[in-house]
Amino acid sequence: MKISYLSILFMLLNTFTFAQDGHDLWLYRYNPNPVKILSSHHSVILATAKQELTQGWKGNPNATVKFVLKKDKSLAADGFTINSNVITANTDKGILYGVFDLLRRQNTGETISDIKENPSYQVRILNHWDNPDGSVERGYAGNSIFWRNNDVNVTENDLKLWKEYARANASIGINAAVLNNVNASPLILTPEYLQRVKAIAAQLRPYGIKTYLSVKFSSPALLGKLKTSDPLNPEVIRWWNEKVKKIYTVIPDFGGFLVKASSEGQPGPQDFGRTHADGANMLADAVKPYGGIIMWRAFVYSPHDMDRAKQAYNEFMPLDGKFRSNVIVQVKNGPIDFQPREPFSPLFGAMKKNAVMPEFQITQEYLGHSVYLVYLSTMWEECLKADTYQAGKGSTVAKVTDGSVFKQALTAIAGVSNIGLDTNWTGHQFGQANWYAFGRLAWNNNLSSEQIADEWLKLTFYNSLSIAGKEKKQEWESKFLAPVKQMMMDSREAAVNYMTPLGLHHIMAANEHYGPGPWWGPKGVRADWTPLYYHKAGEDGVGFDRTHKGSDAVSQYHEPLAGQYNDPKTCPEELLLWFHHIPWNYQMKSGKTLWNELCLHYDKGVSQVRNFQKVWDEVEPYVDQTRFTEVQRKLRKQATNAILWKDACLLYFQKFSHMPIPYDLERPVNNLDEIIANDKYSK
Ligand code: BDP
Repeated sequence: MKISYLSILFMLLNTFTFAQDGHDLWLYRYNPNPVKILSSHHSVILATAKQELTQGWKGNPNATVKFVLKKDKSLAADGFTINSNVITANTDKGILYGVFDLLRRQNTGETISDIKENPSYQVRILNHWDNPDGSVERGYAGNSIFWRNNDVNVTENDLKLWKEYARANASIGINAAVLNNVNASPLILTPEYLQRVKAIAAQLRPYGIKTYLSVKFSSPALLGKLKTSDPLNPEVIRWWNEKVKKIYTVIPDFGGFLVKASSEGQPGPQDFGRTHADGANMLADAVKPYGGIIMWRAFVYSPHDMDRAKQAYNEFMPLDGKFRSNVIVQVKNGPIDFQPREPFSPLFGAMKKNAVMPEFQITQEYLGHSVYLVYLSTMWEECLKADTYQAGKGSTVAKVTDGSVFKQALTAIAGVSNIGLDTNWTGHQFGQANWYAFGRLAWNNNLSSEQIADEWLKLTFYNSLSIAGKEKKQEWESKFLAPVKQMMMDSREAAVNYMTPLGLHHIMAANEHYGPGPWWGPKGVRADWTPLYYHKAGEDGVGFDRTHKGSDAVSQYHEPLAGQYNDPKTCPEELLLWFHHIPWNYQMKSGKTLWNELCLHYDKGVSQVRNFQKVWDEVEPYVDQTRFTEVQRKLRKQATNAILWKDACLLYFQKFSHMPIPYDLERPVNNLDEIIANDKYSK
């Protein structure tokens, strides 16, 4: 390997001076210049803004920055303008976002002139699936930062961490957080827990972040010892009203509730013969006097004959227009469940009278936990930019949810957090990029994933090198930034290739959803929880027939999509097996058979990850040792798992296709019977 003197210098500086463990995220601030700040107003949030600017100012030394609060109709509540060191906004939060925006631009070396920013969504919220005992559902970065062993005492360390968390969120525009799991424990509404919520809210507030809670629908019975939790029962209504009143005395700016009801065994209005609207509206009325909102999840399905992909739409469409104005229906990006690739949920744009918000999963439940390097921004961008056609051409998921197509009064977007107690917060150094990207897309749903990756890499890796000088920066940009950015941009497609190419979905191993498990489907287990239900492989082919002749899920999409999806010739090949059951020898656009294409995709996925390893090894001179080694070790595991995925899926599907793996491809290195024997759920 050829190493330049500059690289050696980088290495020395890294080793001796700037060891990083990732805890600073994208917020490492070094060597700020002195700055003078003028502000006509004072508030807690403005004090935060001043402190941030002082800690991070990279503009001319001793420059004066002015905060101006004034009515500007062209600015949303959190919007701002920046013009020759003057930050103008309607609210102090707007000033805070202006400060963080300015600092980001300074630290990434962008030119700053005439900036005007309004967020795409009013509520930009993280959902934490954190339990009172400290565990995190689908969390791969250690235990909860909010809860510990059902212990409600608050320590100094808690306060410090919550503050750091708040600061990181504010820096990317996130303004809200749900502190507990959607599979909610009723405990969260007890006075003891509310005291801890109060302490958390106190750390979040100076950074403009509102606190929300998930609630269990049967809390009146479980906690209040009522005979029922029927949303139309007057005692139940009274119980919630009183509970809400108490919450607001403890946390006066409380945001509202997130509710998972009548879903995956959770209690809900349907237990009492009521609808989702009945349940949501009862809670909405309770929080309304205080300005609270209800985020009601549409993630509902039950083990009956109807295709799971159709159920949320069928359940919620008849309720369009029946929800109160402070209810927003929270819809996962796809109709099944956070798969590596899904078409967008047909509810987007179809519900026109009630507000709808997208829910993305930042934690990598189906995308390799905190082992895989997968940059999720490209996946979310694909969803946001997908055209629903629901209000004519160009009515993308972004536009039908951000208020620009339907004049919904309330707009929001949620991300299921990947944060835990790990030193680097997200378990994988590159998991931070997904947290960052969610915030940036929530602020501006039109940003490109490439720009976001560029920003994140500069802030996270260049800044912490803290090496000034044009020449060195150029070297860093060509030797580190360009290849690593490309790796990020390719990473999601690589995972799709070696896990679920061509529209395959939900063929992961049971429960953990990490490795492959297309064979799994023991008797007595709900069919819609087994891979067999989703891939339907047989001698005649593979894939789920959702055409007019099959489950007819295609009809939930607006034309021209319904027609396009219905025909295998016009269905995008990346979704082919999502919508069609296709014979193994079917001729694909490439002229190759489906079987051969499948083999090629699995093989490509593996070589992509092998290539990521090369990319990463080569950038070693530009990364501090801790972060370099961590990522290197994870990539090795990812490569091992990618090979396992490829071998498992190809050898399993080959039992049906009876066709050879093309001879120019690498041969499997694992035996299927041994893979299955090692799969603990298949025993
Ligand atoms: C699924 C997860 C499960 C969650 C559920 C949800 O496997 O742990 O509780 O989604 O979103 O993806 O409610």
